[in-house]
Amino acid sequence: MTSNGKVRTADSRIMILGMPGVGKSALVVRFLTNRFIWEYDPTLESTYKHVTTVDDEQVVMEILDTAGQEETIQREGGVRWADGYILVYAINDRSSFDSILSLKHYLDDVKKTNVQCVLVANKVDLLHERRVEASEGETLAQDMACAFYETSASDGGEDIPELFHELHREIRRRKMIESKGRRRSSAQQVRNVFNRVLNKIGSTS
Ligand SMILES: Nc1nc2c(ncn2[C@@H]2O[C@H](COP(=O)(O)OP(=O)(O)O)[C@@H](O)[C@H]2O)c(=O)[nH]1
Ligand SMILES: [Mg+2]
Repeated sequence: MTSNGKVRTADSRIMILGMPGVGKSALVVRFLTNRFIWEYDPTLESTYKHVTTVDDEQVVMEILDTAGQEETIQREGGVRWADGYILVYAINDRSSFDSILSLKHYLDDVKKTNVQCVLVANKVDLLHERRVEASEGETLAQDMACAFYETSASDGGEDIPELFHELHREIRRRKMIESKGRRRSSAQQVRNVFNRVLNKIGSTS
């Protein structure tokens, strides 16, 4: 529901992906409630509808918090459903970082485009356990053409709203470009039909 009581369809659909235990649910819960929950059911996969303000505009986001890693049909359905992706690893878990690039390739394959994403290095409060340098995260994000954030869902997470907002902006930008392209191509189709009709009239007269 929005402030005028109408149910709106989502302006952006965001899917959170990453290896089990990296803190996907913790990030989503922090974004939605500004709280940190230490233990969150690791098998729970949920979609949340969230009304928020981005750049003075009221927007509706739908967020799919995934669980599990297998590339199942169900997962593929989620990938198709989403407009943008938050890819999460934990700075104290090297394997979670190593899995990100193949995940991105999988998303590109399913969506048949270079998908929009934000790369998140979570658990920066565990600095003493760091296994992935910030510079490595930055380089990977550059290679994938997405924004990069190091954050901690447990320690305040001040920049967590910003990373969701940034992905929303990117999604909106691409949607605008795509709809302009569609409008242009349908105007072109009308012109083509018109020209064909004119040619026909010309050739029969
Ligand atoms: N220290 C620390 N622990 C975290 C952070 N985020 C999540 N966790 C913990 O990591 C574990 C897995 O978190 P969860 O959100 O369930 O991960 P998910 O499987 O990716 O959804 C839980 O025990 C959380 O309390 C963080 O920023 N810092
Ligand atoms: Mg979870």
